[in-house]
Amino acid sequence: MHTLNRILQAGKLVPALEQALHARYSVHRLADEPDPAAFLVEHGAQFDAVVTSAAIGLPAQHLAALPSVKVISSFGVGLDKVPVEEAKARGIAVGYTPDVLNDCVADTAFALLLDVARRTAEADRFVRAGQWARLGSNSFGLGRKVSGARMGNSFGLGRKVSGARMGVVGLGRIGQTIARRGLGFDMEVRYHTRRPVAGVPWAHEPSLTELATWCDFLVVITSGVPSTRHLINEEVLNALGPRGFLINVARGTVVDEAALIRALQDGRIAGAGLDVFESEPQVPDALTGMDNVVLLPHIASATHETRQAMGQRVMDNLDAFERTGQLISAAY
Ligand code: NAP
Ligand code: 8YV
Repeated sequence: MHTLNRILQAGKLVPALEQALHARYSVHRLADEPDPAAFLVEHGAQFDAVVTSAAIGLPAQHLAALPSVKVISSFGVGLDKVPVEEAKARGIAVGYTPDVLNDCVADTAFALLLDVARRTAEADRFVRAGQWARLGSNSFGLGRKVSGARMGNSFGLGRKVSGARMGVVGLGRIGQTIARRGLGFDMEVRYHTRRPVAGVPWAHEPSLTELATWCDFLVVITSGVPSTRHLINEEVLNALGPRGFLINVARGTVVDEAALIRALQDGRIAGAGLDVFESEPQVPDALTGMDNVVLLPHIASATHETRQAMGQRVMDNLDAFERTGQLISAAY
């Protein structure tokens, strides 16, 4: 038995999880403290567990001020803000919530892909602005279009998704779920990872640049670790080319955002669908001003069902740790 007497809640959590946590444990919200670092210096020793999220994480210096912590339970699969190595060195268990969000993140990748290719958000803005009505009855909304550019008030054409080529960068739990979605759209799918994945039906492409050259849609879903920083750089974007679209549901750090903006401005790629950004929640004005870009506020896992399942896994990880000393989903 590893009884958890006092839990530190690192920041704001989804209400259902916060309720369940407070109903079951004695919890202190660090975010209520005017000076969290000073609070931890004085009171850090009383906590034996931390609950956080992929978005909030836990600064390594906060963990250093928590000498009695035995377990960290994080809401989310990304561990880029959680000090896993420091925890490991101290024998602290780290729980997270993989798998339960695969479907929703993959669905969001496809929502972005379909939206940027078929221009649905852009078309919605067109209708709301009254531009369709102003076209008159003779136009039937058909575009006087040249390669995607809007002419006059007509809306124009998008790009066909079914049967297109999709390159998936990162073929882990979510990447494989995205690749399977491609089958439903009769897409040809290839992927890039550092090591080929055994037992999957998709071709491994050892060169990311080659994959970008080959595909119509490059979907990024690697982890946001230091080795993936700016993996999608100028060279990869140039390889993707003026008919290629970039989709990023991984982390903002994986894409060189300045290079992406330049490529979009120069028409060196066709468009982008982005759920994550380098300095989120700040999104560069250069992106918000572009019609061939779809922007989401990091909502890939944000459905009632998935957030409920993620919250449940946070609780189940704590429960399993108390009963057995093991986690259901351990980060190392
Ligand atoms: P996972 O199962 O650990 O898969 C990670 C994949 O990334 C693996 O295939 C890995 O393959 C690949 N990878 C790592 N470093 C690479 C590199 N340098 N070059 C190429 N590929 C590399 O993780 P997951 O559960 O699928 O989640 C992936 C990430 O998605 C999370 O870490 C998180 O950051 C992000 N995510 C975002 C949202 C959102 O709301 N937008 C939601 C959930 C997750 P190799 O190691 O063989 O290279
Ligand atoms: C999180 C995510 O839900 O799991 C991840 O890595 O990015 C999202 O699913 C979000 O960051 C809230 O913590």
